[in-house]
Amino acid sequence: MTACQPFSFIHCADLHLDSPFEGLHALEPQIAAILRDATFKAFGQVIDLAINAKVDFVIIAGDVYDGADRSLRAQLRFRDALRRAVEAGIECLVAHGNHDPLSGWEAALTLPPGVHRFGGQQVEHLIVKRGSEPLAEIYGISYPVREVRDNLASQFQRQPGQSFHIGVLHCNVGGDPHHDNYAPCTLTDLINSGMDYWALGHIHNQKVLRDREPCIIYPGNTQGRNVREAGPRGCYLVRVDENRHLQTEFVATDVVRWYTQEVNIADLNSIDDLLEVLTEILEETRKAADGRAAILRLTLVGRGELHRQLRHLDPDRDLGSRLREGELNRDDFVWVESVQNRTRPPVDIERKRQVQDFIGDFLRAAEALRQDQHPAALLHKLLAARPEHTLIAKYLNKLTQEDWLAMLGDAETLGLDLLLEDQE
Ligand SMILES: [Mn+2]
Repeated sequence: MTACQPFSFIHCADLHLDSPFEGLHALEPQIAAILRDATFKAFGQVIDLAINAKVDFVIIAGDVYDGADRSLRAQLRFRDALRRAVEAGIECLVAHGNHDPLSGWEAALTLPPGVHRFGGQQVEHLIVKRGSEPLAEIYGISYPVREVRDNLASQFQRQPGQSFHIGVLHCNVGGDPHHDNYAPCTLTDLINSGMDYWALGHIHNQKVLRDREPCIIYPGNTQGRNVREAGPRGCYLVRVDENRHLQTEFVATDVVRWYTQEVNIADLNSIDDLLEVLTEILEETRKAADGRAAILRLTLVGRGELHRQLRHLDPDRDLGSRLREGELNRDDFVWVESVQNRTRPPVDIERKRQVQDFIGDFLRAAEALRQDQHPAALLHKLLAARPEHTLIAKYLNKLTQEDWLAMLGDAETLGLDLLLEDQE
């Protein structure tokens, strides 16, 4: 194998610029504004990294924008960031995905020279050079429309040539059930293409599917957008040496980081104790976020006496507001998104479930629902018979199986609490 020029590049994906950040429970206008800007700032950090690390090119593997009808603001700011890169001599290669297919609305903005956008008809092939020296051969394709059900990976074929070959694709490898099955393909399809590196996009959690020959990476999104996207988010900095060996490094680019934390109340005796523990968690979160802002969801769990006290208050309103005090005055704020209460009364539910009385019947009915093959469908059916159904129907379809089971647990606990109250 002949030696090649060492080079480096950045691989990012799923920028979701101008994402609306759904589901922020206690929305403070100031927090909303910071979040609204976070996807742009995160991409700004990608470009800063590209410039500081003096990389040769930046790959963006789809879902630049959050919606097909991208905002003009998003388009302009994306172009501004790309311009900063090309002015520093860094080429940018962009593929579009299911959130921002080529069919979506777009203003007639001219992209700066040095930015290449892959078309949607066939896999395009181009060579990135340093001066007249070829560094890498890059193959890519964009989604012409939102729902691409074809296996696009199988259309990638290495061209003859000694340099380093990179495939850029927004796709679902191996049918990940948590993401839409667009451009489905298998790991074997990717390996058989003859690429040296696969710059993938679509899966929002960072994932190295294979570390060499070829290296296959989902970098995850550059900024978490909700509590399901907790933890560090960023991009990959890839260095290729003269023997085509590569070194990959994940670099966080998120400006606001999401956290979730469960707090067991079993050993806590008072609201004071609880507040102390929650405050400690808040400070630990601040430390972990390492200077950036954080959004924290706290979930109270476990069985204990404190459950009865918590029933008399609204944990989110009463505890959450206390924890949020003063946070808006600092840059490294930890904003408590919500305090969710999933605590249970200090009784042996399993034992009560065995007793042949009304409470036992109630608990057995709840358990039968839980153990049903399709608990969500069954609960849905029960609710459909209620007059309130017309009001809530549109929300029910958005619930996941976990949401249904959590609600069933809440209902079981509330029912048990009320029944036990009668006994006491
Ligand atoms: Mn995406």
